[in-house]
Amino acid sequence: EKEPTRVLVTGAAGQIGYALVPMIARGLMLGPDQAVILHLLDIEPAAEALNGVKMELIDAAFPLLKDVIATTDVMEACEGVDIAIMLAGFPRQEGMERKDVMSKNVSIYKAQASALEQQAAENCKVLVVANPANTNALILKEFAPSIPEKNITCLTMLDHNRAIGQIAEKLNLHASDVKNVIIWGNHSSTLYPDVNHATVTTTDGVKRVRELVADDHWLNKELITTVQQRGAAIIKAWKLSSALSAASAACDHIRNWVLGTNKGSWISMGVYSDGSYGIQHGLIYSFPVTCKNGEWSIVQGLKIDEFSRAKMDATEKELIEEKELAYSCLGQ
Ligand code: NAX
Repeated sequence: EKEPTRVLVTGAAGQIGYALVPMIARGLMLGPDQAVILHLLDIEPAAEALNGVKMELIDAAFPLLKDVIATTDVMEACEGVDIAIMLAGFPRQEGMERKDVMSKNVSIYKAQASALEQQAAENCKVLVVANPANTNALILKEFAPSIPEKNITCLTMLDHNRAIGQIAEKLNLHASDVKNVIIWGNHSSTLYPDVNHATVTTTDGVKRVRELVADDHWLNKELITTVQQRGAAIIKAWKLSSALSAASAACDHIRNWVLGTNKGSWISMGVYSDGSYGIQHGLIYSFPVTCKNGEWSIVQGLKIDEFSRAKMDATEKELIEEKELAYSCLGQ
């Protein structure tokens, strides 16, 4: 029997945590034959709620779940973890400046980076979900220099799935028939959902999305805005921010990373830029990637038109500004 995989979930008493931990315990993240041990971290004010989550996990009697460690001690939480899903963050509250929010998150990610660096298993894979996701991941990377930069990523798979969902709805097809959309850049309202390479499987074979959706206005404007603003639309409708779709996307991200992407298809992941597509080296930027043997690689050689170039540059610019802001918070 395979050794259980230790999966850390920070901010586990929160909304996404509540949706995510049962998915992990049911094998949706690492496969139906991989046992798991959950390490759940939250802060002191949420300790009782965190214990409630642990009680429910016990009550669900999941066959794959071998143990649950629920703690408010970050060092204990990080001990021996193979995978770390970072949901913990400081949300923007009314009246707060961008800089204040950044400063809170920078200090959280600095502390958690050093705990991971000291305690995590070798080759631990990290997924940052908490916003600002790309920049939190960048801070984590800076303060955990012994974790290979290839192992530190952030979530844009929710945006990727949102784009697929919109296209499937538009064409009256199923989401599984749509593939190879791309999310470029920052997980924010500047992200760029690119459909130029996306395809759809129909009864007449594989077609390009651009061929099937003749409505350029929808593709070049409405779809992009809908995906960029979807988080806000969910809050308006559900009164809370997306949780089940975010949890599901986190599972998709890790499953593809660990078990590999399907032949001929890619996913979107916020990863360390090596300068591909002219994106500044060292930013955590969302690219199309394929995964094999537990490693991602950026899909190379895609043709980028002028429209895409401008949008990719705009979201890059925002990430450069966020990076500067984060560094100015560190300097204080
Ligand atoms: P919640 O506020 O429900 O949960 C966050 C949890 O983190 C809370 O239980 C809180 O006590 C805990 N926490 C705060 N500081 C901590 C610390 N230093 N150590 C440990 N735990 C700490 O938020 P939720 O709705 O679950 O969202 C989590 C994060 O995901 C937010 O930052 C949110 O903005 C971000 N999102 C990112 C998405 C993405 O696609 N990248 C989409 C969904 C989501 O909006």
